[in-house]
Amino acid sequence: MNTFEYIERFIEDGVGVIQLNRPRQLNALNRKMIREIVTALEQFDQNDEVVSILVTGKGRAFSAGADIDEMAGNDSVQMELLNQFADWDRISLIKKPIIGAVKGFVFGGGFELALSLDILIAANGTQFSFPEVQLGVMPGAGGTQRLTKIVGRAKALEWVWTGDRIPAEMALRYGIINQIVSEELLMEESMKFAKRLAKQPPLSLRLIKDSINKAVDYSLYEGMQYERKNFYLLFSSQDQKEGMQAFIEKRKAEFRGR
Ligand code: CO8
Repeated sequence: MNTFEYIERFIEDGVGVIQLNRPRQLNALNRKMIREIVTALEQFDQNDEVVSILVTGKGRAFSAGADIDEMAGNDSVQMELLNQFADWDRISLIKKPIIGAVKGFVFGGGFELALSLDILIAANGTQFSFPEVQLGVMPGAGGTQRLTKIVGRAKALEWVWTGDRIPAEMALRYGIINQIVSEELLMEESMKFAKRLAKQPPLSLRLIKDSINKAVDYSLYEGMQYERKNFYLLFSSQDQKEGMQAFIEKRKAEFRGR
């Protein structure tokens, strides 16, 4: 199943797993690697065997950011013509839940990748940072936008201006991540969570993600109208009939994602 150069992937109990696999460069993200990650996400999104997705990194870091060697010589016209962020933008179109299991360095583009996922579980000792300022640039794959929406303007300015490292405990306190576990248990605990989601009704999961994502951009009124349509939509699913019938018959529901 593995035809990629910079990632590995497999499916286990309804969970599609993507492992960044460039550990000697601390999973520095080159353009091909991002394309592979996005392609694998899209393939899992279309695969009925997969209900939730887990993204993690091999080696001692989730990712130390975009590949500096690859972009160092670029000028802005080359950047415009490459249009590399078109690949990044496709991550937000993935409908299934994506869990990030992160450890070590989650820096720059690696932090931006993590912020594009849905639920983050971090190993003890994980550090998050936007160090781009030290390179004479700034985040470019959504970092200033996504971080600010989570932690507010003051902390985002402080962290992105200084490049200071955010320890996992602080990331948890500010709502950047969901949970901290020991490094030895990172995969086990993250898989446990992903497998738990994989047992939930898939259509509910995707419309919950869709609705909650709208809360970030919509007014409360618009968001409530949007939520309502998704709520109504689920009443056309077999899983809604099965879920409610199972409750009435006092048995466990068998969800099929239809
Ligand atoms: N790019 C390329 N190679 C890298 C990167 C990177 N971002 N990070 C680490 N590496 C390589 C190192 O060069 C080294 O390679 P080699 O062994 O061949 O010398 C190897 O990985 C191991 O790294 P270190 O020896 O430096 O390991 P340390 O434990 O001493 O340090 C650090 C770890 C602190 C993480 C350090 O490697 C570091 O500072 N890395 C750079 C971090 C950084 O600046 N990241 C931001 C990059 S810019 C960015 O992400 C912009 C995003 C914009 C959107 C995306 C567009 C594509």
